[in-house]
Amino acid sequence: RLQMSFTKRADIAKNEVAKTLFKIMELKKTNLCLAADVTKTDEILNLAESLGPYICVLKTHVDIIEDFNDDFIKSLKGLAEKHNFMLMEDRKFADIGNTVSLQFSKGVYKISEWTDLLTAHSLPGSGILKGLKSAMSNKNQLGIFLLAEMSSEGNLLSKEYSGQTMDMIKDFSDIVAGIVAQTPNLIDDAGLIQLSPGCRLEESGDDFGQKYNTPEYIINEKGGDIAVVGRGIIESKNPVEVAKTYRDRLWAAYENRLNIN
Ligand code: UP6
Repeated sequence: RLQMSFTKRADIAKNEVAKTLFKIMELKKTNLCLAADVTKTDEILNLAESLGPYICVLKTHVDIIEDFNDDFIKSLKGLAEKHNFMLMEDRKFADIGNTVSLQFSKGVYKISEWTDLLTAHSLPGSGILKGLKSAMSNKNQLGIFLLAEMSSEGNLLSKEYSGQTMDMIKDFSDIVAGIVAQTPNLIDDAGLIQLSPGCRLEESGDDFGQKYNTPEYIINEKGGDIAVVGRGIIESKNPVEVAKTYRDRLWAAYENRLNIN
């Protein structure tokens, strides 16, 4: 996987959304995912409009938005189409299949109706994937990222847990796009995508145990295919310029990875 181009991996991917995502990355030359962790719809839309050209995925936490409404989703979808990026709702589902099927498709957010990509924990067992699959609005149009590892200090996701998460994916290759992870050797199917959060231009952390590594470290040492950047961009003075820097450094690291060995 690590020395294979995203174009080649698009051919191997069994999940349709992963296939498309690989192609978007190669076309736009970006493996940057923006964590749009702001609480007003117009702030998210402004980020989507100004940073859209430099990202492959815009990641949301819809439950932090204070003025959520259906028009917002329509606008966000429009910007995703205009700038050719995908939407990922980072809901990190973690309940039994029946409950997640309801959380995914009902309530205020009706996530199944608009998101391309979704995160979920493997903790409850494979029923969570069955539940999500049963609630999909369009059967082939969902790419789930299972949490195999986390970026935060002291997290309880052991090596054994990560390995068992990889086993769980095997029977769900139609709906699983990849994993959220921090080490390079979990994925053995090059069609799967590794999303790695915890990225800043300088190695650092926050007050709540988040750990940050540089773009180069994320791609070359941790095996991330896509790096997630939130505060490193959105709290900067010039998000557009800073996003370009992340895009350039992450993409250069990917090209460098292809040439190693
Ligand atoms: N995220 C992590 N670590 C994980 C999984 N997910 O940080 O292991 C998510 C957070 C946040 C983003 O929920 O949305 O990635 C990181 O944001 P930051 O760059 O501002 O720390």
